Amino acid sequence: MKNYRELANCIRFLSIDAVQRAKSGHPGMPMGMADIATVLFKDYINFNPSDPEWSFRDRFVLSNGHGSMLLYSLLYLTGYKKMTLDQIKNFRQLGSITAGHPEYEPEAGIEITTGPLGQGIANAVGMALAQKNLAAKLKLKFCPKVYVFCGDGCLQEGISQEAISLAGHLQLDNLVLIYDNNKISIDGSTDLSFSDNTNLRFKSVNWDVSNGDGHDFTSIKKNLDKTLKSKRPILLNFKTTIGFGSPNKSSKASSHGSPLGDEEIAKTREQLNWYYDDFMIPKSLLKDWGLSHKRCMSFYNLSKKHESKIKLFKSKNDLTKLFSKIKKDVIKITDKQATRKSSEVIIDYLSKSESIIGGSADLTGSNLTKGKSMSIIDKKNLGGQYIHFGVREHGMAGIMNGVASTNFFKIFSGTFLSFADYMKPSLRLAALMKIDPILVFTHDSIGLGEDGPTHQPIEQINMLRSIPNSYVFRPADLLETALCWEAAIKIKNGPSFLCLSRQNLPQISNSLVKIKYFKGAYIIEQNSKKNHITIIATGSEVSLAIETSNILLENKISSKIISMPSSSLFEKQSVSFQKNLLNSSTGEVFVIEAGSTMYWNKFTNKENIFGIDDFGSSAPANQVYKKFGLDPKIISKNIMKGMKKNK
Ligand SMILES: Cc1ncc(C[n+]2csc(CCOP(=O)(O)OP(=O)(O)O)c2C)c(N)n1
Ligand SMILES: [Mg+2]
Repeated sequence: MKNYRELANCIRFLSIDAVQRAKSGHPGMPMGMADIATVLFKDYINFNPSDPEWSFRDRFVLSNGHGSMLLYSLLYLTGYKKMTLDQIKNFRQLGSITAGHPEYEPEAGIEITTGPLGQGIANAVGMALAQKNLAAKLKLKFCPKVYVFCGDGCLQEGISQEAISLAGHLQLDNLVLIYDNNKISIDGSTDLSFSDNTNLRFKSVNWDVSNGDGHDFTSIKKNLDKTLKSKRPILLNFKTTIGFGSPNKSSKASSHGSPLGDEEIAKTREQLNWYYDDFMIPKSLLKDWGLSHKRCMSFYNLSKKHESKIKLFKSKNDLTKLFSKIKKDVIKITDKQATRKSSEVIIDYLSKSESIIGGSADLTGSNLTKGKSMSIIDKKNLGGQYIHFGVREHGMAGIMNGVASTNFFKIFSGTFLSFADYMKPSLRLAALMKIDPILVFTHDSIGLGEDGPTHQPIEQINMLRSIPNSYVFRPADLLETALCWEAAIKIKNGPSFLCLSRQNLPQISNSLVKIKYFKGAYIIEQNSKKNHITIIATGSEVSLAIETSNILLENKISSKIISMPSSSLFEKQSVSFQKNLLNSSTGEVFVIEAGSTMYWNKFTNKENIFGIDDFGSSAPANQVYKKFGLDPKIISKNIMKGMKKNK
């Protein structure tokens, strides 16, 4: 047996020392998982620190992200250039890449942002799926693996069930979940709240399961060997000791989330025979760690030859090139159409490119997310293009983040806008990581009608708008939908949310076909050069705003109507552009959007906003619109009343 324990102690003491120096952090998990991590990196995982973003690397995901020092120690020891000893010493400090929880930085070996428990498991399912999909599309004879560490907390989170259930269904045999079964979480023993039979749980969703002792190197190796032959996703359930090596804090929640303290650290050094200074790794051990990737080099060199295939695949399937034809074609369609249907028209064009993957959480026929030529991804066809995610919205969003993190494909999904709430934690992480999934959210307002207030989104659009670094779209018709899709496809640095109507809408934006730069908002109609007022509207309310303006004109009030299919893009324009677009002779700005009003307060006074700050109603759509005063007659009356008052 190699000197695994000594190598593992390097991880333990770097973690202990960094947490102590930062005066905060989680030493218990790295101490407990160091032995398994050592064997995994010494003997199994395929990686190359001098080419961290090599497409065919195995990926390592630390779903229990609070144990971030385990990852940083591994990356430093194995020789990732960006992960220096100074970074380790600056753990949790401003400007370091060694944040409290791992933050996506593939160049440094940090494959994904984790910390919100459970997410990493879903991300890993997405990565494993993306690797399988790519391998099939490039007709490769090999497929990289994804190794995930998770703790009790990750398995208690609901998202883990959604993700493992789909992974089992798809039989992703390149996915290895390594469970830190230490029976401790923050409140104490997991007996307080957790009596699952975890093995049975995984078996019931078609996983292989194997048990081991996380501190016995023979057992660790035996288990990791099984991952090489497994024909399904596999759970390695390792009994471990949190805070391993600490005489007074091991097996206790007290080692979870605070520094061990000088006295206990001294005792731990003694117990583990570690007589080196803080942050000091003996040369021989550092050298040993630094050679770990050598065993991967023949596979690296072999697989590297296929890297050009990815480049070729991407350029052959460039989605952005499709839009000039799309725009020319769709301008000819003049019939009324729901924007979800318009989106389907665009998806049909896009799906001819193999570099887009889509899906829906069991609402394919409602979201209209499946392009005609898309083949279904299942265990016999992992190279397909369309994923039936099942009713698993949160899992879907987490899985999409995993796919998007690989940069192999553009991924989009579908569900109802009201269920965006089910996905919020993953949407936030996509924005934080600046990765680019596209979320199609149909049934975007009370306009969905009879399904009633449970399904009628009110505050969701503004919830999405409030996520920093994300892009919200709400087009008014087919051409705007094409422009929004085009923008979403081009965006590489954040998630895009396409909010689309269930109900039919007229085609009103014909003039847009010639525009070169889509700035998120534009004048869709104006009665005269000198307009008295400006009306901003989005999506289904743009045609309502036009009807309103016609009534106002009969009453000698001329207006300029701004369609704002993307408030996010509009807000990125210069202040002068924004001001010019919105100005009017009276300076009055009105807004119509069938959703909560809070976002619009920055554009105008509360009484000038026609929206909904209450839950909707179950009734035919036109009646619900009337009930909330979203009717051209009512709005025009209110505008005129307000203007008189302000005179
Ligand atoms: C979604 C979410 N909820 C709560 C937390 C706070 N939290 C961090 S670690 C932890 C306990 C996790 O226990 P376990 O996974 O067993 O970790 P261990 O103590 O064994 O390292 C909790 C509740 C979190 N990070 N994410
Ligand atoms: Mg635990």
